[in-house]
Amino acid sequence: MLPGKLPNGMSILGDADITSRCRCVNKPGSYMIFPRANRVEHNLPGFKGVQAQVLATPQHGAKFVEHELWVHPNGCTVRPRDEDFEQFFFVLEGELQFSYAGGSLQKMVRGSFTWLPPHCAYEFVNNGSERCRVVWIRRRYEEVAGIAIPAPIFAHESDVPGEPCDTYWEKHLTPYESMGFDMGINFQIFDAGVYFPYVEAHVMEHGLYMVDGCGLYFLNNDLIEVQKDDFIYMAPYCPQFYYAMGWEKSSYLLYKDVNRDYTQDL
Ligand code: UGY
Ligand code: MN
Repeated sequence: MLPGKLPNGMSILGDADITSRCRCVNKPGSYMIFPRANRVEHNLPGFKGVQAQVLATPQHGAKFVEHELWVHPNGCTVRPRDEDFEQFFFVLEGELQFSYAGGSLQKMVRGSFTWLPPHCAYEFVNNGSERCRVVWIRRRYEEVAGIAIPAPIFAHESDVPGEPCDTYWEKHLTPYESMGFDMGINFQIFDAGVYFPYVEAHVMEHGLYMVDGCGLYFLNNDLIEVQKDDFIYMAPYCPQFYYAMGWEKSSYLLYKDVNRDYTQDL
């Protein structure tokens, strides 16, 4: 049975009917491939008309929390949210009216993003007629004496110049050349056929959201096909290598912890 309507009026959403088509892989301590077809939504307190897919959590070792939010038409935060965490939002589709303390109400569209320091209260609403999908990443900010906590950022991915990084293009959506940032967010763009110059292995963990295209990911000696809308969690030290495939550019949004020395848990 292919995705679509069933005779009883119910529907098959993805590749649910033949388990051998399942691409979800969970290797705790190493990596998880979390395709869209396998994700489950639930509701969170503090929102109305918003569903959440939980992507990365401390439940499998992550030191950050990442969600995909589905903000339905008229969906919103029920009141300004003031949290202990630094936060990053990136719009995948649809539109959102977003405001934060010290900033005016602004429209976010596909590719818009915002980074907020801890305790920068914010609220949003979807005034459009289509669902808005948003990647939402939070972590506890690690303050360092003498280094100022950065001010909020509100911009569009296309405002940020891409820098060549070995074989591909990298945009730093958080300018983590500045030591004030411990949340590195890269937007990485690959021409079809491009691949990394070496297998990376590093202490930084990753939350990777495939924004466009497809490729092969080498993760801890496994070679796995990945495509638009897949999420990948990579644990510290997981060997990683990407081959961009297909006919078009591929791109992904990548979280990494940066600029701190891992002494916080000693
Ligand atoms: O910056 C990075 O760690 C990046 N090159 N890793 C990755 O894309 N898997
Ligand atoms: Mn990496």
